[in-house]
Amino acid sequence: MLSESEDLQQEDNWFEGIKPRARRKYAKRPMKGRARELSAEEGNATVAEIFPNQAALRLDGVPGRVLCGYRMSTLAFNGTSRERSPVCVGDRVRAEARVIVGRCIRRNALVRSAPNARNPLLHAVAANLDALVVVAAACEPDFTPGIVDRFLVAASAQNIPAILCINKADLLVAGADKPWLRYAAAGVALVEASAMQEDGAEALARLVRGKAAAFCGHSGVGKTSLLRRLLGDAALGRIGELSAATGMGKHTTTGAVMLPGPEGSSWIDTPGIMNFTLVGVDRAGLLQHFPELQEASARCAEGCLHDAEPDCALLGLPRHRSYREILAVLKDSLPPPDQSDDER
Ligand SMILES: Nc1nc2c(ncn2[C@@H]2O[C@H](COP(=O)(O)OP(=O)(O)OP(=O)(O)O)[C@@H](O)[C@H]2O)c(=O)[nH]1
Ligand SMILES: [Mg+2]
Ligand SMILES: [Zn+2]
Repeated sequence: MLSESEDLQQEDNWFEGIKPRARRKYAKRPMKGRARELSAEEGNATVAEIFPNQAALRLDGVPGRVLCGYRMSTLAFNGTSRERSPVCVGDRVRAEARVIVGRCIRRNALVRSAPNARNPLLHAVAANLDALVVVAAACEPDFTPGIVDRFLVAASAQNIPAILCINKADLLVAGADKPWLRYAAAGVALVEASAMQEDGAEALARLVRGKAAAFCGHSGVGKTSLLRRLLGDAALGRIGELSAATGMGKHTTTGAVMLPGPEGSSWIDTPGIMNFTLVGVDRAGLLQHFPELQEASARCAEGCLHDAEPDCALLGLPRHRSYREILAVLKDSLPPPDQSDDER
C-alpha cells in the first residue's frame, strides 16, 4: 500500500503536465465562468480518461477513443469553479473539431477534496454513475471500515446505489470472522469476490452489467485485478504499468479510466487512495446516510448528537465508530464534538 506522501504525489500527477505558473493560477484563484452547462441532449461524447489539457473521449456511435483538448477557462461553470479539472471521467461533453466545447449537467458525481492545498480544490473522480463499487479486501490489506463507510456516505449523498465488494475471498480461511456481513444488514448490496479464481467475480458481474459503475477503494485491494477478471487482459492494456511513485514494480493505477464492458457497460477503474475526504455532506445531514443508525436514533433523547453521550442509543452499534470519525472531521454549523472521552 502507498504511504500518504506517495498518495499525495500520485494524486498530483494530473497537475504535472501543466506549466508551474498556470498551476499556481488554478490552485489559487477560482475561475470566472464563461461557459454554461449543456443539457444532456447536447452531449456527443463521454470522457474516458483525463490528461493535462486533454481528455480521451468515446464519441457516440464511434468505436475507440479520440484525444480532444479542453481549456480550463472556457469550461468553468456557475460563475466560479473550484474544480481541479473541469471535466472528469464519465462526464458527458460536447466535442467539436477535437475540442471539448461544453460539459453536460451531471446526474451525480463522486467528489472528494483534492489533497495538498490549504484551500482545497474539488476533485471529481467520476460522474454519471449507475453504481459505485466500493472494493475492500477480505485480507491483505485487512478490512478497514473507515474508508468503506466514507465511500458509502458519498454514494448515498449523491443517490448512487452502492455495492460493497469484498475481494480476495480466496485468501479467507474457513471460519474467519467476516466484519463486512453487517453491511448487508445496513441495506448495502454485498458480494464476495476473487480476482484470482475463474468464476470469482461472477456475482459482481451480474450486479454491474449494463451499468456505468466506478470501482473505488484503498490501494492494493484488487480493483484493477477484478476489472481484468471481468474484461480480460486485452481491455486493460494500459493498466499494469510499474508504479512511478515507488518504482517497486507495483501495478498501481494512477488515474481514473473508463473501460467499455458487455451490454453497454462502462466500468471505471480509479486509483486507490489513502484519504477519501468527503465533500457536500454536513454534520446535521450525516446520520441519514447511515440508515440503520438513523432508525436506532429514534430511541435517543432530543438533541442527542450521537457522539458518545452516555445514553445515546447508537453506542455499540457496528458503524457508530465510523459515524463519529466522519462527524469529527466535518466542519459546520453544529458545535464541535466533545472529544474528552477516551474511546477515540
Ligand atoms: N489472492 C488474491 N490476490 C489478489 C486478488 N485481487 C488482487 N490481488 C493482488 O493484489 C495486488 C493488488 O491488486 P491491484 O488489482 O493492483 O489493486 P488495486 O486496487 O487496483 O490497487 P491500486 O491501483 O493501487 O489502487 C496484486 O498483487 C494482485 O495480484 C484476489 O482476489 N486474490
Ligand atoms: Mg489499480
Ligand atoms: Zn444518540
